[in-house]
Amino acid sequence: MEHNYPIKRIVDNKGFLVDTSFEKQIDEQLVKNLYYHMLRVRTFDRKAINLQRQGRLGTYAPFEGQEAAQVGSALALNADDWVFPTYRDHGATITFGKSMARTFLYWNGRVEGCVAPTDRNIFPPAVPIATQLPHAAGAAWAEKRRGTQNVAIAYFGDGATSEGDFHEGLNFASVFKVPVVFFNQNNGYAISVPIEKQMNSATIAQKSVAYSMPGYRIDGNDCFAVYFETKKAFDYARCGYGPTLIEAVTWRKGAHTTADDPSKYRPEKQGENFVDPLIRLELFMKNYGYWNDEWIQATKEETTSEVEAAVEEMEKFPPPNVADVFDHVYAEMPAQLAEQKEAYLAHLGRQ
Ligand SMILES: Cc1ncc(C[n+]2csc(CCOP(=O)(O)OP(=O)(O)O)c2C)c(N)n1
Ligand SMILES: [Mg+2]
Repeated sequence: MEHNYPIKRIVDNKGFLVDTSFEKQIDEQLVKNLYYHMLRVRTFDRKAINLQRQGRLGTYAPFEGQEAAQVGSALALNADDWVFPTYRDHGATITFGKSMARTFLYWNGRVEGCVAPTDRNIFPPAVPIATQLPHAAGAAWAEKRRGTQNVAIAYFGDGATSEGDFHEGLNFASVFKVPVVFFNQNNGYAISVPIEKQMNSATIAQKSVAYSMPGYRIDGNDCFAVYFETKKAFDYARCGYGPTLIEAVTWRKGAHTTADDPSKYRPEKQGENFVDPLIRLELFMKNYGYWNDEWIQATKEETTSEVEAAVEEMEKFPPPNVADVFDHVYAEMPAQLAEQKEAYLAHLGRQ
């Protein structure tokens, strides 16, 4: 079955165009935009790990290695579209317009970290695996009923395809022919479980056949393949043709979360074939005359200071109100909970 879904690639590991039909569509603006956003979110991601190690952030799920998949797809969206991310998709949500400071707050357990800017439709990250797929199908159905051209994208991992919600989401979307793109990032692992131990299909893309929707398997570390294929799927959805399933084959370079140690379950040499998506874009830029030392240096400085400013903003945020934990559970607080709240506040008062 794998041969039915060959991996689509526009730029190879050495940064050379292998599909020249895209040559005219790749211009300086697109190249710079992709590089800028990939560097920006990588800087965010690395900073988040450092903050966690310093005790300034809670447990964090890094996405290094998956920047092309996340940035390429997010840049293909329109401002009024819908994004349904997981806990690992901050590269996509920040690119689409979510604030970095709010994203840091999320990882400090703050509900304020789930709030999207008023001009962007971004759901809070789904931690329960695959629950966001039916939500995305539902949002797309609403847009269809309203007669707009807006689409939804659901991000999810390889492990999520084993959940009932994956199938329910795809089935619903297919039956109602709604404008949604199911964007899978196949990073080969669901925490410590390798893909071959949790599914018996050769590819994730082929699962589209069961729901009569187009399925594409793309090189998720090739930002151009991601950008153009996702854009094509969005256009298809906007024209009223319905959903698409995209499998972006990628690699999580780091740990599942900062609480995980992948050396315990991943063979040392595995992942060697994946060329870092930023390095691949750098090679492309050098090969085709887009590289400009001054611009790169300025972009590095700009993204670093933006991330530093976001850390400052996150740390200046007023401390949480502990009473919130009790106050937002019931419309009318039961006596037992009121008692617990009082006892806890009294306990804090005594500290
Ligand atoms: C319903 C549910 N079951 C189990 C978990 C525990 N869990 C957290 S992340 C994860 C692995 C998910 O793997 P994948 O979908 O491939 O996404 P990745 O973490 O690789 O991005 C699991 C099983 C969960 N969060 N939700
Ligand atoms: Mg995975």
